Order: sequence, then structure tokens, then C-alpha cells
Amino acid sequence: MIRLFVALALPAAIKAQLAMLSGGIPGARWVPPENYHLTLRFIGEVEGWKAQEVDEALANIRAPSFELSLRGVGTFERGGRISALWVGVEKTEGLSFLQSKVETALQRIGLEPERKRFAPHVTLARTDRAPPEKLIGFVQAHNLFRLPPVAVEHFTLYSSRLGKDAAVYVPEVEYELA
Ligand code: 3AM
Repeated sequence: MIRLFVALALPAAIKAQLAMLSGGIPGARWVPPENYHLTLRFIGEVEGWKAQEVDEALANIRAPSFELSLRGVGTFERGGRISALWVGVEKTEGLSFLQSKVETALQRIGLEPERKRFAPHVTLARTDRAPPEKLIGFVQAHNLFRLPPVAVEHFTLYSSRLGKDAAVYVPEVEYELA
């Protein structure tokens, strides 16, 4: 079995800028900068043959390249706690188009539809053990965070191995955008 997800990789310069946001919140588990990504679709554990079908489905996608704009920070909540801190991503036409192409392609090969609404973001930290007031302070302090747009010319199928600390994400296949 292999654990898969589809995501946009981020250029090193963007990762470096995002990394500057991390730190200063006790209990937060910061994502290592090499792991920053924008998830388009979480797939989960699949058999080798299914992974091959996923690859074929993704390789057939035709979508234009587009620009990605990161701005603002926010949180996800789970079970009454703030579970993650993230940087927001503008939901532009190009991004939404690609995400829906990926979703349709994966449903066509029999994956269950994603029920959650697409909320593009780059996770900075997992925070269920961090003090809420610190997290709220972080969001307020970085509300106006903004990076210049970057060109997205491919999307990536990643495998993920869950480790004790950080997960190890490996880019398995890159798919070019037109
Ligand atoms: O892109 P982010 O960091 O928000 O939390 C995992 C990560 O999200 C998420 O998939 C992304 C790449 O690993 N993820 C992990 N397990 C998941 C699950 N069972 C999941 N998303 C949905 N369902």
C-alpha cells in the first residue's frame, strides 16, 4: 500500500518566505519548510495497481498553467480546538479549474468524492496542543501577510510516509500544465 496525495509544490523562494513565519508558539508542531505544499486532493492508502490508475488519470488532465497568490493566515478547528495554522491561497479560476479536473479524474477511476469544500491553503503548523490565545495573536499579527504571485507550471503526485515527527513527502510524478 502507498499513501498518496495530489498537490502543488512551492518554489524554494516561497518556502523560505513562509519559513520566516514559523516559531514562537509553544506546543505548535511546525511543518518543516521542505514539506510545504498546497494539497489539491488527499487520496490516502491505495494498492500499487490503483496508484498506477491514479497516475494514468492525472496524466490525462489538460489544464492551463496559472499564477498562485498566497495571502493572509488562518486556522482550522477540530473538536473545539484550533488544529492547524495556515497561509491562505487565492481561489483563482486557474487553481479551481485544476482542482476540479483532478477531482473529476479521480472520481472517474472510482475514488470516493471529496466531501470537504476546497479551501486552498499551505499548512504551517499543527496546533492542537498550542495555547489558543497565542494562535489568535499569530493570526492577528500576520493578517496582512502577502507574497508576490508565482507561476504554477505543474502539479505533483506525492507519496507520504508518516514518521514519528514529520511525515516524509516524496514527489513521485510531476504533470505539466499547458
Ligand atoms: O495540505 P494539508 O497540510 O492541509 O493533513 C494532511 C495534509 O493536509 C492531509 O493531506 C495533506 C497531505 O498529507 N490528510 C492527511 N490525512 C488525511 C485524511 N485522512 C488528510 N486529508 C483528508 N483525510
